[in-house]
Amino acid sequence: MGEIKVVQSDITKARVDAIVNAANTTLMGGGGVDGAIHRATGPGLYIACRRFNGCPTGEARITSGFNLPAQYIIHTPGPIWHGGDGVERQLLANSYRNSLLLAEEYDCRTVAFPSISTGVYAFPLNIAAPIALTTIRDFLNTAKVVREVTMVCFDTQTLAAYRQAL
Ligand code: AR6
Repeated sequence: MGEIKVVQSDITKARVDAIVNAANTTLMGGGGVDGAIHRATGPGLYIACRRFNGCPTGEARITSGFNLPAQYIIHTPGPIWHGGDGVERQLLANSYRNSLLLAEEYDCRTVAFPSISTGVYAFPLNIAAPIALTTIRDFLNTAKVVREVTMVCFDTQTLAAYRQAL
């Protein structure tokens, strides 16, 4: 069945098989958690990401974890919030599902996510948290390899939103 955990921490420190990066469609780094992950790995990650030539919103790509405790880094550009009248919700669910599909393909038992799109991309936390947790739960119900998914919340407000949604 699998387990979902919600913790407050820094995802670059997570001891899991794969961490997920809330990237942008260039996959060439940025601010927020993306910047933190690129700073923690050094230039090897930038070089590895270059070969993808970007990634569409809601899709995912995988690299090595370099010197991080995680074996892999899964990169997914979440949607930018434009008011919620478009496909933002669907694209956010796609980011979680496609990241988990890659984790499964690469034999990852444990996966850690940041709160995708709720920083720079301005997706409202109270809408994003239930989408994230429902998508993860649905995936765990049929997953063969992935057993434990941790939502790594950076700040207390994010932690509170995911705890409530759980
Ligand atoms: N560990 C876990 N979560 C973190 C960390 C960390 N070390 N650092 C920040 N967060 P954001 P987005 C949280 O803005 O909204 C980048 O420039 C942060 O507090 O990182 O998907 C990319 O290149 C927030 O709760 O991602 C894109 O251009 C959450 O991670 C753009 O930002 C997501 O915030 C993507 O925006």
